[in-house]
Amino acid sequence: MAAAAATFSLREVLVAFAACVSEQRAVRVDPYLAGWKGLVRFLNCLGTIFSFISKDAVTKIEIIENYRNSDQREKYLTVQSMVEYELANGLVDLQKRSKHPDSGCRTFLRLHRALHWLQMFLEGLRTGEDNSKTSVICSETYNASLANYHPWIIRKAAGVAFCALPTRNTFLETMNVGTAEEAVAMLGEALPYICEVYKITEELYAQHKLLDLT
Ligand code: 1Q0
Repeated sequence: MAAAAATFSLREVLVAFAACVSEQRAVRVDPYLAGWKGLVRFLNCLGTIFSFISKDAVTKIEIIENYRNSDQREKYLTVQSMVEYELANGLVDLQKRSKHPDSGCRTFLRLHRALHWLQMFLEGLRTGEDNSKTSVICSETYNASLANYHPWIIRKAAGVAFCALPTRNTFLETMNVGTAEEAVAMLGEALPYICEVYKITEELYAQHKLLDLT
């Protein structure tokens, strides 16, 4: 694994999520996507067994990036402006997926749900025992969150991939931010930012009854 690439991506993730929330408590889309891109790079370092996961994340990131590169880019500056614009213009399939299968709201919700898993996974890693298994932390947090939205076949494939994860200490060292203790400290620094972004988005989606978009 390329150490420099991993170091870069993990710092980038922390910096990106730290830059997400504006003074008005809006969630900025560009740093949010940059955070996910860093995570995907890290995931790719863990082996090809995870590529079906990273490919789906990349597809979602690109859908939203395309909106950010379109004529309507300003409407997609923050999650708040995206929700307002898409709802006001009937661009969201509220009942079932039909005319707007890849709306920004629907696509962002997939990443938002994954962010919930990430939050729990990183907290599990941070507070876990030295010799605990990353695969166990990963599957427990996945089953408690994202798995609820995935069909059996995806859950099965995810479960198989998780078995390829190294032990907690090796995983922390893979982050290349120094010792395991230093990696834990970095997680402690990153988590409040991720939690804040998650919380604001969750409240916004709940307020507009968008949490069940299919
Ligand atoms: C470290 C191990 C990583 C394990 C990742 C756990 C998540 C498993 C997710 C399985 C997704 C399977 C692919 C397809 C899913 C789609 O069906 C689903 C729904 O979309 P749709 O269009 O069919 O309705 N898509 C999703 O739910 C989006 C899933 C995105 C997952 C992105 C995961 C990126 C992971 C990054 C690595 C994190 C490393 C943590 C350590 C970093 C420390 C700062």
